[in-house]
Amino acid sequence: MNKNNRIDPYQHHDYYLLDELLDSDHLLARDAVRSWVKQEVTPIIEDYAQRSECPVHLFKGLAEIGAFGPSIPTQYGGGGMDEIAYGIIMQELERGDSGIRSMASVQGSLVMYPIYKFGSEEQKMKYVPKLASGEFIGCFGLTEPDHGSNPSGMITNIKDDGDAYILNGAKMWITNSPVADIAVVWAKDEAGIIRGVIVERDMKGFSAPEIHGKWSLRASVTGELVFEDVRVPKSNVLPGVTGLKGPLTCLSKARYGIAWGAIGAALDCYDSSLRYSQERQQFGKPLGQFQLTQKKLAEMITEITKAQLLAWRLGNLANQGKATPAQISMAKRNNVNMAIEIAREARQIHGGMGITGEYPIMRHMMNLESVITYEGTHDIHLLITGMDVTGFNAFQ
Ligand code: TGC
Ligand code: FAD
Repeated sequence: MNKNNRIDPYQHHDYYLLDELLDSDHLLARDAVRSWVKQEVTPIIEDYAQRSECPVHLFKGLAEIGAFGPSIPTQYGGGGMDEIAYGIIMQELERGDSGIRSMASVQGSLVMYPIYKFGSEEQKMKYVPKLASGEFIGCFGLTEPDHGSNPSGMITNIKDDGDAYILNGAKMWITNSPVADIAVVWAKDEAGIIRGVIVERDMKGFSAPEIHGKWSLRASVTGELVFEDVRVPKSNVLPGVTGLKGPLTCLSKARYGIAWGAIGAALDCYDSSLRYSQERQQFGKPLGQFQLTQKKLAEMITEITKAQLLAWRLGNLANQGKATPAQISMAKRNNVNMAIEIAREARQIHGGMGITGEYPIMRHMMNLESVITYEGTHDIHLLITGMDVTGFNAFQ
């Protein structure tokens, strides 16, 4: 473990007293994750990102603070908490780094959740508790080299072979794949129907090469999934869902978490900018005394506050089972875009120092370039809102 002495000066900002809307469980979870991020993430994350290395040792710690499947029932190892608690945990993790939040999003919402939601009782007991404890690392394979925004065109396929299916194809851009013990993979059966299968690391014909050279999410490991006649037992097929709504249901869960998570990255950029503008002097006075700096900071906290309210309301709708996929798309799109705009303004406030690893700004900004693309791009979410309000489907 490569730990240095970086001190995390972050102080939370709650302009509209939103903490008053949280209950004691939310606040406990929030404080526990915040202090874990300060102790375990901030001291090392910049160095891992600079080296383009994933701090895989943090999987265990993430499990211990309950970051994997916070709203999955405790009988399967989840946290048994509500959707607001899940959101707040994602916010605190992404305040540290989007890649750390990604580790938790994928493990909890894209691997544990589909097995919990669509798996047999045997599959749930076999995999979900081990994923919750960090004993297993999981990944989620939907995107293919030629099918990103349009996963329904996927060509990865399974063919019946007695007591097993033979899996062929390839997935691309898969978070955690090189270090994963299992992969939840979406593939078409012989009738062209999308099914979810659980692929285990040591299955013959399965490999997960790492993708190198990313300028974004450098502390998160990303790879491919390659299937060459992989024999997957039929007992590894998720029995509870067919069709694209399987993976899209999981994406709704993860996109919801990102809508909260992005606020964390924005808060970290704002916090650093506020402090810098109070300390850094030019023309004989602090940057914060210039009206142009005040405009930037005032707009940042305004946009953060609006995003917090959107996430909080969405969380309440989710708790009541009323959050629609289109509402989740709106929040994911708005909040990630808000965060990336704030990171860009924060970079300006920090001047030249803003491009260095002394401050978290550039790392957040580069990370957010992935966050605005994965789990549905900025424009795909706009088109989902467009379809929802007009009734016309622009994808067809
Ligand atoms: P469409 O015909 O609209 O829908 C097919 C079926 O799915 C249902 N559905 C949803 N269900 C739950 N949640 C959602 N968000 C849903 N969206 C649609 C829909 O009702 C329908 O059900 P049924 O019963 O009628 O069959 O499908 P389409 O092929 O027209 O696609 C629509 C589109 C473009 C919106 C969809 O393909 C899409 O969202 N594309 C974006 C792809 C994407 O988000 N990929 C993400 C890959 S995973 C990832 O990025 C992980 S990053 C992890 C990390 O590191 O954090
Ligand atoms: P494309 O679909 O080729 O899109 C390119 C551009 O065209 C985008 O701007 C898009 O908005 C635009 N576009 C596409 N269609 C339309 C349209 N109809 N109208 C207007 N504009 C359109 N996937 C997984 O399955 N699992 C993972 O764990 C995972 N992790 C990821 C981690 C990282 C770091 C990254 C970068 C990606 C990850 N992804 C993962 C893949 C991610 O979900 C896709 O990159 C994303 O869905 C976009 O697909 P694409 O990159 O193929 O872009």
